[in-house]
Amino acid sequence: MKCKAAVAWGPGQPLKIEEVDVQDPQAGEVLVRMVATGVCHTDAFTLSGEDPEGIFPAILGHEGAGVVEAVGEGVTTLKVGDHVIPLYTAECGECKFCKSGKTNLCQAVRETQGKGLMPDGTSRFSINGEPIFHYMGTSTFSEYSVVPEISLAKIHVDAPLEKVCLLGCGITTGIGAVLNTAKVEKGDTVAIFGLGGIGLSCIQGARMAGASRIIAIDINESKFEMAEQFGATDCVNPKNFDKSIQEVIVEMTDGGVDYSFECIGNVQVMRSALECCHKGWGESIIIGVAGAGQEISTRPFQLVTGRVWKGSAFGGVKGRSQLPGYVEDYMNGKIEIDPFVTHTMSLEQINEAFDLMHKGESIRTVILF
Ligand code: NAD
Ligand code: AHE
Ligand code: ZN
Ligand code: ZN
Repeated sequence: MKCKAAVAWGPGQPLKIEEVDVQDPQAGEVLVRMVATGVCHTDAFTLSGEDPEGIFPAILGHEGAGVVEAVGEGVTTLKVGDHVIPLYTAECGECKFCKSGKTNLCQAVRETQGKGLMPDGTSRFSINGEPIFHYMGTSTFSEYSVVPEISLAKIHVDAPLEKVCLLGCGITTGIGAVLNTAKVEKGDTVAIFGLGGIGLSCIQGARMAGASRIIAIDINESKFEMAEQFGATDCVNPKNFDKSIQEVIVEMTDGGVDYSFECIGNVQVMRSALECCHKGWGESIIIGVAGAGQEISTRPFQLVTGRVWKGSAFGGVKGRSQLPGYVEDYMNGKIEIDPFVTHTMSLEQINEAFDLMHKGESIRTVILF
């Protein structure tokens, strides 16, 4: 079949709307009609050329929701008409990672996914016979996408896809990092660096956990109003101080926070986030994605004296078994999504969504197909 998709032809270039050929789903694969997709900073990161796994030409996008249009041979857990969220972290239930009980990082399709290919090593997208690469196993910036069965979460049929698409990455990542990775508890203090879709979701998670102090940090003060709405108790702009932000937070909290979250992808801020944690037990969770060649550093003494550095991917959430519950939590009013959708637009306008993100004017733009 043919459909419209936004194609990334090369690093730093605007996306181009093209008519692409989409091949039928093969064994173990599913054709999804995309209804909506968010635009996450990671899409911009890969488009910038900073992603060591970035590969072009590709169809980006990994925060989508849609409807099953067709299933390939052997697909048993999904049928035509099911509502689904594509997962960039699959859940096969059978690999060493899935069975470990220690991680959500299923590796069943990770290797081919990182090469922009389906598990059989080929692409389902092409233009004039030339292959176009998949992205993160999802390629949601396309009217239709082919996705492995194990990379699709079946969700409640009544969930509004133009909202719950954001559970495909940003909101789940932030809430999950707080509740699953850090395991913040009632009364804990937290600091959240970067108040985009991820950081605001961390704030939401911290409030759900009953954190007593939620310190929100950003250099763009226009983000503070929403941070407070989600439950931030303090908003801090590092530029307003002539000492380091870690010193500021340590002073504010009598020795540092119990947990911090880096939601930017800036390795200097990652250091600040670690060093603002309390001696003896403070834990810092890296969520932000940093470019090729970037490295983190701190004095090892920071770790010797009890601070802990961790990372979190997709909030530690196992997509097939746990994401449907997040969707239901939204439907029951336990998770907020609506305020995150600051803009909606058509696929043709997708480059405007990237511009808004770069200018710091949006939290999430949702593309409606
Ligand atoms: P965003 O662009 O919407 O938000 C980033 C925020 O950081 C902005 O508000 C910006 O003003 C702020 N910021 C930038 N530099 C800063 C600085 N020096 N100090 C303080 N604040 C600063 O991005 P997003 O979509 O929320 O994504 C955030 C990061 O998380 C990105 O790196 C993205 O790639 C990553 N991410 C990781 C995962 C994961 O599973 N680990 C999932 C989603 C996104
Ligand atoms: N490809 C990059 C790393 C990108 C990355 O860290 N991705 C996150 C999700 S970001 C979603 O917005 C992730 O889940 N990583 C785990 C994984 O398996 O990719 C690089 O540096 O090579
Ligand atoms: Zn994302
Ligand atoms: Zn697995």
